[in-house]
Amino acid sequence: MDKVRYFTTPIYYVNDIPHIGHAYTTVLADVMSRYSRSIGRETFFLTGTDEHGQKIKRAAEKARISPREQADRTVVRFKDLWTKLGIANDDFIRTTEDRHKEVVAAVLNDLYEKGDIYKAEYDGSYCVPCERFFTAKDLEENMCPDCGRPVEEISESNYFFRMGRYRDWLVSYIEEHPGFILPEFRKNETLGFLRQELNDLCISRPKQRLDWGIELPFDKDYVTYVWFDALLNYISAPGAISDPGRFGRIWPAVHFIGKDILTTHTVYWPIMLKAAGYDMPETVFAHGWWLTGDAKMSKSSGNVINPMDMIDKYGPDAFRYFLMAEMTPGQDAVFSEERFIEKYNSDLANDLGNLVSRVLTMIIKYKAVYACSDPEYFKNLIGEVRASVEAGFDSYRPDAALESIRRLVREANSYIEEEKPWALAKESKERLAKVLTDLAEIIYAAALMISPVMPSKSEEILSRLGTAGDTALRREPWKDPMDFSVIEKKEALFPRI
Ligand code: ME8
Ligand code: MG
Repeated sequence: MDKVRYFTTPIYYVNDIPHIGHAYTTVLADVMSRYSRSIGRETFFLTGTDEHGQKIKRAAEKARISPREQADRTVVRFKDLWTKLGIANDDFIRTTEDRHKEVVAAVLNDLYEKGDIYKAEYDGSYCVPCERFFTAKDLEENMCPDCGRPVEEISESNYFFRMGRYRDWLVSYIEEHPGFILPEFRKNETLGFLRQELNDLCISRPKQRLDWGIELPFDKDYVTYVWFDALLNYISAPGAISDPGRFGRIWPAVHFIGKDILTTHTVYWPIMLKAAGYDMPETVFAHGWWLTGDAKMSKSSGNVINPMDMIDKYGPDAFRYFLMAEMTPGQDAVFSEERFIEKYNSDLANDLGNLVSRVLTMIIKYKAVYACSDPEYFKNLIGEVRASVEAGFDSYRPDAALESIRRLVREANSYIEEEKPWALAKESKERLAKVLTDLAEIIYAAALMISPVMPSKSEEILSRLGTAGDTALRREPWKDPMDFSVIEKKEALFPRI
C-alpha cells in the first residue's frame, strides 16, 4: 500500500483568537495538501489547538473563566476561521482530548522506564509567553532570547528528559538528511544552536504552581511541560498507540511551522521521537514572519490584522491567493491592505478575471463551437507550465507555482490581442472557433492549476465552462471536447476594488 502524505500545522495556543500568522501556516499546509490530493496522492492534513500551560491559565484568569472554558470558547474561533477559509483538514486535534492525553502518558511512561527521565532540583529562568526554560547563559541581557521579554526565576524539584545525550546523534542525523530541515539556512541555524552543549529538558511543573496540564503518569504531584505535551499531537492524532497500522501508513509528517518555533521542532521533537523509538519527521519547514511595518505581527504586540475582516471584505480565495503569492516561504513579508488591493487588482481582476470574462463572453456572443487550432503546440505549452507549477509546489514554493500560472494567463491575454477574435468574427468563423477553443482550454488548465490555492474560484470557473467536477491537476487537455453550448456568463469573478 502507498504511503500517505502527512502535513501538519503547529497547534495554536487558545489564549487568544487567530490572526494572519496562524491563517498563513494553515493555508500553506492546506494548499500543499490539496496539491498532493490533486496529483493523486492519499493525503492526511492535521491542524489543532494547544490548550494546556501557563499561558492559557493566565488568559483564563484574566477573563475570569476556567482554563477549560477559555479553551472551549477559543477553539471555536479557530474552527470557524478554518471553515470560512476553505481549509480541508482531515482531523483537528485538541490537546485536552483523551486520545491525546493517553499518548502523552504512554510516551512519558516509556521514557521513564527506559531511564530517559529523571528527577532533580531545577534553578533557572522561565519565559511564560514562550513556555520555555532557559539557563543563565541562554538569556540575552536577562531577557528571553526568543521573544526579548522578561523571564521569571524558578527554583523547584522537577523531572528532566535526558535530551543532552542525543546531541551528537541529532547533529549527524541533520547533516545526513538534507531535506529534513528546510529551508537550508534554517538547518544551519539549528546546527549552530547544537554547537553549544545541549541541556536536559525540564518536562514537568509542580501542580502547586501550575495545575492546568496533563498529569505525569508516575507522579501525580506534577503536570507535563506544555511543549512536551503539545509536540506529541503529531503522533497522537494519527493513532500512534491506538491504531499502529494506520499510524504506520501516515507517519512521518511534513511539519509546517513559523521560524519562532524552530528549536522545539528541530531539537526537542526529533530527540523525543528518537528516545521513544519512532521514525523522524520527513521535513520540518520553517517559514518566515508576516510583519506590519518592521514588527512581527503578534497578539502580544497588538498589531494584528484579523483574517475574518479580510475574508468578509474580499472573500476567502483572494485572501488565500495573496498569502501564497506575496510570501516566499522562508522569507519574511510585509502585510498591508494597500498591497493586497494592488495585487488583487493586477493578478486577479485584470489578468485572470478579465481573461475568463472576455473569452466566455466571446464564446457565447459568436456562438463558437469547439475546434482546436494547434493541439500539439498548446498541449506542450500547458504541459510546460504544469511542470513548472508542480516543481513550485514540490519545492514548497507556492509563490513560484502561482507565478507560472500568471505567465500562462498573460500569454493567453496576449494571444487575444494578436488574434483579435472580434475581427475574426467578420473574416473567418473557422479561425475564430479555433482561437476561442485554445483560450478555453488554457482557462480550463489554469483553473485546475490554481485549485489548491483558490479552490472555490477554481470550481466556479470550471462550472462556467460546463466542466465542473474535474479536480485532477493532470487532466489531459484536448482529451474530451468541451460543450460550448452550456457555457455560462456570469458576474465578474474578481470585481475590481
Ligand atoms: O507556538 N507570521 O502556538 P502559537 C507568520 N502552541 N506566522 C505566524 C506569525 C507571524 N507573524 N505569528 C504566528 C505555538 N504565526 C505553539 C505551537 S506546535 C506543537 C505548538 C504562526 O499560537 C506560525 O506558524 O504561538 C507560528 O509558528 C505559529 O503561528 C505560532 O502559533
Ligand atoms: Mg507564539
